[in-house]
Amino acid sequence: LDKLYSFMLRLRIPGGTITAPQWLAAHSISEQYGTGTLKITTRQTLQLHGLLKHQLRPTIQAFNLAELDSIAACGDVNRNVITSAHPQVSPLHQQVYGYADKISALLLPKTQSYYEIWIDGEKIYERSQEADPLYEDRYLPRKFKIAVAIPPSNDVDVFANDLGLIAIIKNNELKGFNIVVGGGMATTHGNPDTYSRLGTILGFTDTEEKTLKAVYEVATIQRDFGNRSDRKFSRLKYTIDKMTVEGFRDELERRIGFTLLPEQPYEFTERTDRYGWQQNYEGKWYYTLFVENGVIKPYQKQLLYEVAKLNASNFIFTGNQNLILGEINAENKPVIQSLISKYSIEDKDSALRKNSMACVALPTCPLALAEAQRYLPELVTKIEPYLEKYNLENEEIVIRMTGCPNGCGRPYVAELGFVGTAPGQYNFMLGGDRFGERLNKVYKEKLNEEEILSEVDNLLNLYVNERTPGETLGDFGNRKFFVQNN
Ligand code: SRM
Ligand code: SF4
Repeated sequence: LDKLYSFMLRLRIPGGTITAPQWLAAHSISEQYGTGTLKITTRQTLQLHGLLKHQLRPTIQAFNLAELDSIAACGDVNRNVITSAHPQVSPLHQQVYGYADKISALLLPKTQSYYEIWIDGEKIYERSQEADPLYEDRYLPRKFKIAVAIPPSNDVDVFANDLGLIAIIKNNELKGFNIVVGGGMATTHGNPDTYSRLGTILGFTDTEEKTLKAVYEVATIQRDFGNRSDRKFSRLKYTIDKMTVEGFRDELERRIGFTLLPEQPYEFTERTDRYGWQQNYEGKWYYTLFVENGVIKPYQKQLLYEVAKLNASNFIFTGNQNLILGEINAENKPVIQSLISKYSIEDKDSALRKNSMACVALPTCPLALAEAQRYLPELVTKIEPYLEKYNLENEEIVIRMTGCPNGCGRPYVAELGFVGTAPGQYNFMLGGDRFGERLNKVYKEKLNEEEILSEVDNLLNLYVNERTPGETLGDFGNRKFFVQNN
């Protein structure tokens, strides 16, 4: 007897947008194969868990029929390209969103073996044998991540990515992008040489051609200079720090053949999703559904199935693990609202919960040291009474948890971060800002639940008594505990 292997499958969905028929396909595939749960990830895509070995091929083939694939969703390649999810943020959203698609296509591995192995078995040598000038014969030293942010929203955590593009929009015109390099989250417990790093803004590109060239060549530099002998130090953040930012910029400008323009001003003033109904500049409607930690609950799945059957919206996954029903014409809004009411979807969750995010962790993640997505909802429920005690229940505090220091839920850019160290035990991270522009730091190590709640109580008490007007919890924590000579 063979072992009962089970697998996770992750889709590649640049910009996180699929059609209603594609949602219906994902729904029925998840009913047929795996655990039945659809999970929205922190990189705007979907995962299926618990696929048995013999189910893998039919699952991938079924997705292929729906024009969805999982190419480069894992591996030492460019991963799912993410983009600010809220189309109502800017009339230029569609144009900027187009970059996610273009970049994903530009950096996609050229090999056709995915189709040979999973789809039709046709030998690759019978297909066109295209050379792969980017990945050549060796891929990248490590995974590579790209995000495109549309200010004022930093819902993609642009500084947490190997490469970020910040759209610069003036007078309703896309002027170009600030190019940000070297972000990354993962650390390793007990290894002080590993670190989280926020991306550094290198400069600005003002045409599509130049932007795509810069994106491509950042990847080639990482291919050529990245550490291939120790995977712990092979992400772009380490490559850049080794080369120095100036050295990296020089190498990039040499490869792209032009000088980057000076960074352009921008401002992030939000990171959370805009829940409920919103309307865009052309009158289309969007409904953002809160999906706690991206795990679509059975009643939400049923709602989404019924909405998809109407074929009156698209489905957009956000970098905060939520879901937007988008592009809804005014005449279709009432029927979708009636379904939302039928499933008793109400906007009753606390601000803290709606700003919470957790990685998968146990039971499926082999790297998990502690619970995350199964436990954070419970911890939030236990923190809520403290928020009420200090009249802070409407504060949009960003709280995130991961089951290990790899940082899949980006806890290092949260105001309150909890990073698993052992079963039931977390490092308490404090001092990140609200919009993802400052890393937090270890505040207390290895706390159990009782200790976490006691620390939260103390912290909130200090916060309400000592905060300056308008100061967020993260800013307060940073000022109080980490800024010297306070
Ligand atoms: Fe992640 C590995 C889940 C976003 C950093 N991540 C894993 C694996 C595949 C575990 C493994 O290697 O065996 C996890 C699968 C768990 C499971 O059972 O499903 C896993 N990562 C996830 C997801 C599903 C978390 C979630 O709950 O949403 C996210 C999927 C994103 C996607 O759709 O592509 C996810 N992972 C992230 C992020 C956040 C991001 O990309 O914005 C990070 C931190 C950012 C970064 O990369 O610096 C992240 N995952 C890691 C790392 C550490 C990488 C490193 O630099 O060392 C690992 C471990 C590894 O690669 O060896 C990892
Ligand atoms: Fe697994 Fe760690 Fe990523 Fe959580 S942060 S999904 S525990 S690898």
